[in-house]
Amino acid sequence: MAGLTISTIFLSVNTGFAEVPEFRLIIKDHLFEPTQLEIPAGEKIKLIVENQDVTPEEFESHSLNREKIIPAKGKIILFLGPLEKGTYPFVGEFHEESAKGNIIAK
Ligand SMILES: [Cu+2]
Repeated sequence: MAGLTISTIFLSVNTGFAEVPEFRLIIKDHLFEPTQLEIPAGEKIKLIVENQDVTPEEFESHSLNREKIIPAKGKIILFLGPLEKGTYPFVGEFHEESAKGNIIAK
């Protein structure tokens, strides 16, 4: 009974996620690529942040209310939005002087 319930939940979660547009940020040499990431306003999106460096990084954005560590050579998935039109700055908190960018919802 418990197994049936769990697989039903996974199924509905997968179906929902499949319709969300995906965007990707790469961290390399303590820089984000791209530094300006445009996404559609008013839509939920999936953001994959991939860290190609050999040191961990923390994706942090006060305006997006997100803070998440990305292991060295690892990646995280964040679901954002729906966002109003605007510019949402983010930084890599462990290398804040170099690792910064904006998500631009338009
Ligand atoms: Cu932090």
